Amino acid sequence: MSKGMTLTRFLLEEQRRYPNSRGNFTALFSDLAVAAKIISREVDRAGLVNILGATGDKNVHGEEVQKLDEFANETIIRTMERGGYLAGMASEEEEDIIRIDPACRGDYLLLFDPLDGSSNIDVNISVGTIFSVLRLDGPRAETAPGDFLKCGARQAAAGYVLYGSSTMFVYTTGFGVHGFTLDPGVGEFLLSHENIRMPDKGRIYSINEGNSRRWTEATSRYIARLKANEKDCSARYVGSLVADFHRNLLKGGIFLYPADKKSTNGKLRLLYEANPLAFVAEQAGGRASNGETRILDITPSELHQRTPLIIGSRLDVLEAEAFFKETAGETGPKA
Ligand code: AHM
Ligand code: MG
Repeated sequence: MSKGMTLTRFLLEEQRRYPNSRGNFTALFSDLAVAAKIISREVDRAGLVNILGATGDKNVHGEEVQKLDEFANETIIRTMERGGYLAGMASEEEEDIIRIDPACRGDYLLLFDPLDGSSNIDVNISVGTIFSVLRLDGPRAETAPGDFLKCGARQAAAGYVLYGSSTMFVYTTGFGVHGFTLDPGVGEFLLSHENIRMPDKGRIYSINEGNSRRWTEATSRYIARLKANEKDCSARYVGSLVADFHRNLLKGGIFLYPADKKSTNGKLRLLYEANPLAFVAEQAGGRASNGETRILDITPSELHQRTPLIIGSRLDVLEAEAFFKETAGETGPKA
């Protein structure tokens, strides 16, 4: 399709593939794009209005809630809850699921991390929103937390918004990955990256090296091996998953947030972070794993479940998986 086409037009063209479509999916995405624009505006002027810093509250994970986290969370809920296409929402910032007024009920479930990379908010470094869309299994009057516990392979759509030097909306519905850049002058997301393909191999690795004293033997050996490799790897770590992932999506590379001696399941959340990015990665030809299992094959047991994450270029992730499996045989614990 033609470069510069608006996201809404692109969605309407895609909708034509489904003659019986009632347009709910298109409406859901259009509203999500509106929420993204509102968050983007607030991120852009964060230093000028009283929205930097912490609220003083802790979230469900015991982490400090930033004012922008709260703003992004409320913006998404407010923009989406009355659209008529959702049966429920789950947010990384909320302990319980978000229920929908019966008068506005639809049959999709939205899961999201409203503002990922919160530690970067105050210092003007890229942050992002990550989202995942599931379809309810069948009609029901009430939505329960168990409805959200589906393996990632069953996502109907997923993507992210990157609030970087420009704001980008990147998504997949299982037919490739498409990227749209916000033109602030017209206030629209315009098609800039159609059918993104992730290079099969890259030279970049992204991991928080500050955690190295806690790494398992397998992780330490794997990173040492990358550094010793004559292909001259470069380390790049923003500390905002969306930004680190997006760079590797376009340039190739591998991102790791492994299990370590302190947190045996790593840090990142399966439903709000790993699953949506794994769906995008696979649709672009990449791969995502927890070191033992493909991320999209994990059946979640809890809404806020964490998982080790290895994601990026297909051959790099395959090589890492093989290395971790082989080393686990010698040293014990997983990635
Ligand atoms: P958040 O959802 O609370 O922002 O945490 C997730 C972020 C990711 O964006 C990033 O990859 C990771 O945490 C960075 O963690 P660390 O600072 O431990 O390296
Ligand atoms: Mg996050």
